[in-house]
Amino acid sequence: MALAVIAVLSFYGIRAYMGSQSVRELQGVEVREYQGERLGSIGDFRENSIRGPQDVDVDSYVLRVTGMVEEPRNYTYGEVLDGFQGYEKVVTIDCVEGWSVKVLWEGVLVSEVLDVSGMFPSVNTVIFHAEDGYTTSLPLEYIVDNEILMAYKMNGLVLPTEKSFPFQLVAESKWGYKWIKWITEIELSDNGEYRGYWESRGYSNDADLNGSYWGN
Ligand SMILES: Nc1nc2c(c(=O)[nH]1)N[C@H]1C(S)=C(S)[C@@H](COP(=O)(O)O)O[C@H]1N2
Ligand SMILES: [Mo]
Repeated sequence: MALAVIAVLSFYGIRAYMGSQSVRELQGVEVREYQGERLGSIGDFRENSIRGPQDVDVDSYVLRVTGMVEEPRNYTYGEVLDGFQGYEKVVTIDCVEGWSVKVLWEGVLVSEVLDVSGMFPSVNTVIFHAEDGYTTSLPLEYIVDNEILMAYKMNGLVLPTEKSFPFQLVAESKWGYKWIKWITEIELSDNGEYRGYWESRGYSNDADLNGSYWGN
């Protein structure tokens, strides 16, 4: 109880005190256990991105919400973090290459970002674009029903620049190629047939972890 009060007080206290100053996070220590669960490490990932690590500049970064929306929006990195509620979830990422890592993710709900822009009723597909030209898509229903996060932290640390900064999709129960990194744009579409980078090269568009990742 006392702890909670202190946490709330210090949260508001610091916010009020800092005023318009932006808060700079200093590098901390990676969280390796959460509610009794052993987590994997940032170091457990293998780098297999289509164009290698990307270096996104936080000052010029813009997240765009485009396509079939009433109000297309542009957000700076700070606007995403300050403008939306943060959520935590422990989710394992599985790559088709045969490795997996369990991570504590912290991020914003994609559906809450979309709600601001107001989607056309015919939207059924969410297409994500990234800094390296990578793309992937997921059904709108999947994003909403599963409370899918766009993460800005893993194991308590800001996503490392070359790994996935500023945002990585936490596409739980889907193969790793749906977990797009370095997200720059979220496009709303009514094209249920859309296929992203790996999906248009033979990988399953459904990408369900329980199913095959090849074909359909
Ligand atoms: N922008 C971008 N995102 C990407 C990829 C990529 O090449 N570019 N590769 C995907 C694949 S195949 C996997 S398995 C995961 C790996 O995520 P990680 O680097 O966090 O382990 O990223 C996915 N997201
Ligand atoms: Mo992958």
